[in-house]
Amino acid sequence: MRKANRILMTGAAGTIGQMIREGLREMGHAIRLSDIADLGEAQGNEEIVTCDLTDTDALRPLVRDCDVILHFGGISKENTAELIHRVNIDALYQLYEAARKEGVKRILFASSNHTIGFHTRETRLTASSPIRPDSNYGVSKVYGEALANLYWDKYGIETLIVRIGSCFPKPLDRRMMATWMSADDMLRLIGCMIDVPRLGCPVVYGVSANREQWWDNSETAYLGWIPQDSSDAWAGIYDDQPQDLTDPAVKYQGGGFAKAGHFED
Ligand code: NAI
Ligand code: 15L
Repeated sequence: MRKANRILMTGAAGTIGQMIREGLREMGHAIRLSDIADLGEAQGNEEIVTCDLTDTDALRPLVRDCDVILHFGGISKENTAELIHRVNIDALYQLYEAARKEGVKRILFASSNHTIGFHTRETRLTASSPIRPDSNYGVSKVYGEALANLYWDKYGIETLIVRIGSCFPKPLDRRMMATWMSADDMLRLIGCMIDVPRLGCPVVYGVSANREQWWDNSETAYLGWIPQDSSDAWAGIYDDQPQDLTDPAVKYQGGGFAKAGHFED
């Protein structure tokens, strides 16, 4: 593995941050972990920086001396447009500005399947398929993807845009049998993102090698990422959940996010 001088992981106290923290430490890079929430004690090669991403003045010091950012911090579910815009749009812009000014070279942007959540489950998508966001949250991730492209084209900052499916210790419902991504597959993807000589600004769907697949990653084969895990380990456990195709939560890839009035009604 190529040696990154220092990796910053935002959102380190969240679900994904907690799942990959140990594995990241074992990769041997210097790691700066950051969140607004408590991260406990630093261990081994870790350093901890408590930071609110909406505090613009704190962002340059946060990213300073890092050559890679794994950006997992922010609002991870549907919420009011006001909150989503403040954290996932305004603060994201300021984070990219801080990265540009401090010379950060590579960013992993934790995008989401909710950028394409209004495609039906029968539709097979590639990185080039049209966006169809299913929520305020999904729209904020579309903004993030566009911003990443701008900073690549204009400033040469490379971003791996990962449209994560469902990254949890295990699938939590029948839909997640298709969308689930393991922590180890996420760590392998991070390894590929650090190692690949020329990253650019590709979109990859963050999903394990599940039996049911909606997303085709052939456009990003050059990353060398081959998911090893599968939701098959839990085969059958959700077979009794109803599959009513008139229910938007079943019909669309975004599941419950695609229901009318999901948050603000
Ligand atoms: P999470 O909600 O568990 O973690 C997000 C973290 O961001 C939290 O620890 C929270 O304290 C932190 N955060 C929120 N606002 C902040 C602020 N103003 N300043 C600093 N930190 C702040 O989310 P999770 O599941 O770990 O997801 C991580 C990222 O991946 C998110 O951007 C999410 O949108 C994205 N994602 C996650 C998926 C999943 O299945 N877990 C699926 C698709 C995308
Ligand atoms: C996401 O984008 C969310 O962050 C996560 O909590 C799950 O809801 C996931 O998508 C999903 O679609 O399962």
